Amino acid sequence: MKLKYADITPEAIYLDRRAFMVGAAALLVGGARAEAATPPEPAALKATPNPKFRIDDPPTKYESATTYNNFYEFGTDKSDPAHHAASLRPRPWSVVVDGLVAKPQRLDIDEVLKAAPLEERIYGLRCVEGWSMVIPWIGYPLSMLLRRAEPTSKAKYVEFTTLKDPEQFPAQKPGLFGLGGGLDWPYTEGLRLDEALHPLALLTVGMYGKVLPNQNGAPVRVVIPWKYGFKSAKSIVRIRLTEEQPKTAWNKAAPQEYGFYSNVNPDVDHPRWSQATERRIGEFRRRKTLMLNGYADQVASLYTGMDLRKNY
Ligand SMILES: Nc1nc2c(c(=O)[nH]1)N[C@H]1C(S)=C(S)[C@@H](COP(=O)(O)O)O[C@H]1N2
Ligand SMILES: [Mo]
Repeated sequence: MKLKYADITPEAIYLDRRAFMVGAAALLVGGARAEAATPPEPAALKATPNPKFRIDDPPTKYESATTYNNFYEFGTDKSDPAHHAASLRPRPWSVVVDGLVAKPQRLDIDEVLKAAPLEERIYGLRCVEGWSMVIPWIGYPLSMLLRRAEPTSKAKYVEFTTLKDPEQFPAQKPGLFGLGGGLDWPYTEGLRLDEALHPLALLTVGMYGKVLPNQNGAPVRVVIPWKYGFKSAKSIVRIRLTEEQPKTAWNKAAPQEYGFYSNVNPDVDHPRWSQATERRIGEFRRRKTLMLNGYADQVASLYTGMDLRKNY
């Protein structure tokens, strides 16, 4: 049985009670280990605020942004990533940029950090589940890294792959199917190349003036602020340029629910719930969701002539 996104309710878990019990036991073991090795407070990371990319709403509390997470490699509960993140080792780490490029790269994480000047950008992140946060991210345009590899004229898409290592990600352990929401590992995501080259697409290495906490996708992730949160893949080890549209983890798990584009769109409902409103973490009221999460002026032209109902 495949569990689907936002099906991860107590009812759904009871349906798969066996997987749940095995998984809970494993996570308890993992949790004990995690407590024994609480990760150090992330180190400070300097970045220049970029006033061109910020929203004026107050940032979500750091404590909420680091304890209410989606990172299914650690389990499907919002609190699982913070509880189990100590098992992820963000160093040493390297990122491969390959596929349809003239100059394939294998960059140590320190080279990734130094590849372009670090900026702070305050972005809204809208989860497909109907909540959102406002986060001061640190990074630089993804285009800077992609251009270093020199995509060839055949490259049309970009695929992101998260680390696969069951020793570091407890929900990837074989036999614990269901614990990771029924996703196939490694988690993959993708963008069209023009989306990936858009100045808003951020290669992200920090937040709130610090290095990325493990539960937020250390040591390097992307943040694509006009798309639902699941497009913003965490803990990336490979960025591959392709001619064909890459397969993505959520699209494989539930294709009729999670398309390739996944642009924030209050007018296109998820098959099982409305996308018209959202709740900011830390607030009680629901806000109206903005087209393309408020970035329509900047990115709507990427979708000229496309039917956004078909290309959900
Ligand atoms: N590898 C990986 N990346 C992931 C996810 C995941 O489960 N695995 N969850 C996604 C979802 S659904 C969201 S909403 C955001 C959450 O990012 P945050 O925890 O830093 O707020 O990460 C995205 N990136
Ligand atoms: Mo999400």
